[in-house]
Amino acid sequence: MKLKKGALLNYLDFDSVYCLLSLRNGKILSDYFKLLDVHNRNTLNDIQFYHFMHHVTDLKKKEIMMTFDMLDWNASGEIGFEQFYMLVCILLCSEYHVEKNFIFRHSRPVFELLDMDGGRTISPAEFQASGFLFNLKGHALDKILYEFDVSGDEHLNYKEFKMFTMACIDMQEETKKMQKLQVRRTNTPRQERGATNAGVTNTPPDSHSGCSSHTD
Ligand SMILES: [Ca+2]
Ligand SMILES: [Ca+2]
Repeated sequence: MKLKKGALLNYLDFDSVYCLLSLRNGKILSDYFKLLDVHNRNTLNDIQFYHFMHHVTDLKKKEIMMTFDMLDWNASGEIGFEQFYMLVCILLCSEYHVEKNFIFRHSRPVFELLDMDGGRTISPAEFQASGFLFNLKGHALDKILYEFDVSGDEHLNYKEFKMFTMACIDMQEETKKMQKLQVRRTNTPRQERGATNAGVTNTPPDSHSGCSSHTD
């Protein structure tokens, strides 16, 4: 999921540690919500929601409507500012690549969001259907379920989900380290890199012949 360039949300000041907006930006978002709420009901219906999401994200219609249903947990056909605020924070997390930090900081609301049938557990189907919101896909989702489903019922209850959220912080740190390394590599002149790796790159191919993993 990505934000489209030029949308107002790109200009909001987002705290990527706590994954929240400042008070001032919260007020700007509240005024923006009032502009979208053309019927003056303090809510957005599914059509208004679809057009907003289509305008600011690259999500497909099916994903947009799925997101609406997740936010409209009591099936009233509308979402209020509280849900809208949470959605915007999720969108900004995706933009700042801190989705896992968001899951950790706001584990209870995220759990309730993903538990679409309100059964107090997250089923594999619920996880697969909603993973796109946090850029979690296929194999990664299976792995999470396999690792954190301690009770073995193939569902994540809140305690199991909480363990996953704590592991999320480690994953986020790992991603940051990888990104820094990538940036450093990109900024290091090629010659300099060649010099540091001279011992490896200049080794004649014959010297690797003793490595069994390549010869077997
Ligand atoms: Ca459920
Ligand atoms: Ca379980």
